[in-house]
Amino acid sequence: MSRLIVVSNRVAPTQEGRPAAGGLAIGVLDALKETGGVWFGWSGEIIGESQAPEIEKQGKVTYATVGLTRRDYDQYYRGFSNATLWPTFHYRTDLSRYDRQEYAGYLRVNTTLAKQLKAMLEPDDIIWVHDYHLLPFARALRELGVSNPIGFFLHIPFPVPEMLRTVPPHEELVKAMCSYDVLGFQTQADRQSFVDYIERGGFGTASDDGMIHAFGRVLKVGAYPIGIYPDAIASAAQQFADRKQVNTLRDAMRGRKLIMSVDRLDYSKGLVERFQAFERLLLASPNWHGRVSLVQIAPPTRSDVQTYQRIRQTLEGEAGRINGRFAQLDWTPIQYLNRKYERNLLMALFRLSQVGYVTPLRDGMNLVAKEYVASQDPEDPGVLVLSQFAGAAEQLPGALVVNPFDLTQMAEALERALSMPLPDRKARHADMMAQLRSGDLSTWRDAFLVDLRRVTTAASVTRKA
Ligand code: ADQ
Repeated sequence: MSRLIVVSNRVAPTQEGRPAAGGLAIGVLDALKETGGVWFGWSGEIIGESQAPEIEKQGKVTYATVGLTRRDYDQYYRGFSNATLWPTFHYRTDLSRYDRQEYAGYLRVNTTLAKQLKAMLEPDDIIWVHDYHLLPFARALRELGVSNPIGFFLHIPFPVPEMLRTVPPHEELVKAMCSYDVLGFQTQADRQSFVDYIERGGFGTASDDGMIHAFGRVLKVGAYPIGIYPDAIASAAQQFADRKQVNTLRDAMRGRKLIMSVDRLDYSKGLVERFQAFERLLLASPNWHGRVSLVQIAPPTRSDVQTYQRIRQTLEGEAGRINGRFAQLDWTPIQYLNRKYERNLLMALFRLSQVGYVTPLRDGMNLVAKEYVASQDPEDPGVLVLSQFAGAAEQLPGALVVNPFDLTQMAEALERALSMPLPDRKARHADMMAQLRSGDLSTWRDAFLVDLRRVTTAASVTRKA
């Protein structure tokens, strides 16, 4: 079987050959180990001037990482990727800015990375590129004469055409995306937004077999919802149930219900609205005073992007205000923790809680929602309150699905979740576990790679014909 080359903005740091965390890292690493291959991307380091990739071999997997110069980092990563594409693709045009030089830097870094990767490629390799930092990566490779099959998976939402058009070089970006052979999105809705952009703009047509003919190319465009390994998570949650931190929280919660939220600190995750809806619950139902706490774990990310500094300040203000308003000597309504926790420990905390409160304003998928469900005790499961704007809502109908812009509806859902009878909780949990098992992480990866390998087969058939 041909070698797999994975390209992502960050190469997951490894500890003795095991990825530190996250769905992408686990899913991709399994595939790399099977076929052998290369994982190529940014090392996370800022360096003085461009250097050749650093190579580290672990068994069949080669990690090839490069540093970015300060200018590359500012323009490609902090600028166009995270101050233009990320906000717009999450429907926050109010937070998005466009700077021509940053865009030029974004294209330049894509080209530099493509050149560095090209030197490592073999003729039979198949290439799988990840996420919004690398939309034009295939075009850069094609310009260098690379004709291997190249697939792309977008982890974040793909916006509707009107929204996308607010990014000035939208047409160039979509055209560049058509240099891939397979384009993967998280949901059918995201896939449809891409098709709509192509068709309504008169750039091409979609056919019933999932192919798109556009800009003189034919490519497969599909929805491949990313999953987790639910049974592995269930047993991790169980095994970690006796850890010190879990016992501390269990003791602190005695006689109280626990609502758990875990996110990266990001404005797309709807944390302000979440705090305010919890406040509404406390206002509407004084019987919950002293009897329920919200634990929000949110480690800061991208703290050198200004919008992230602002959301952090707003949240600290909101948590303080709500606690000041309702707290009692022996009860803090919101425990707001700005730090990372070990993954398995988080799963045990999920298992301890009665409600998983996952309400992003937009999210490609949201793995926390899936992890929350998988962590539960099937005999006494907690209830998931989930935003309709998370990709995961397409697959978790057993959740209480809410509109995160409707604070009253969210407060009502919390009330309902906190009071839900056991048979209803069990039925919803069993239903969602079945969904998680049938669409797990290997389903996601294999479905994408089958389509990408089909391109190889089709190409070789064409060559022979
Ligand atoms: P993210 O925006 O990072 O991912 P998410 O899918 O929720 O969002 O993944 C976060 C991961 O980090 C989860 O596995 C979670 O357990 C872990 N995590 C979160 N907070 C943590 C903490 N405090 N300590 C330790 N671990 C923590 C992007 C997209 C998503 C998409 C994923 C995967 O934005 O929509 O689901 O990629 O495709």
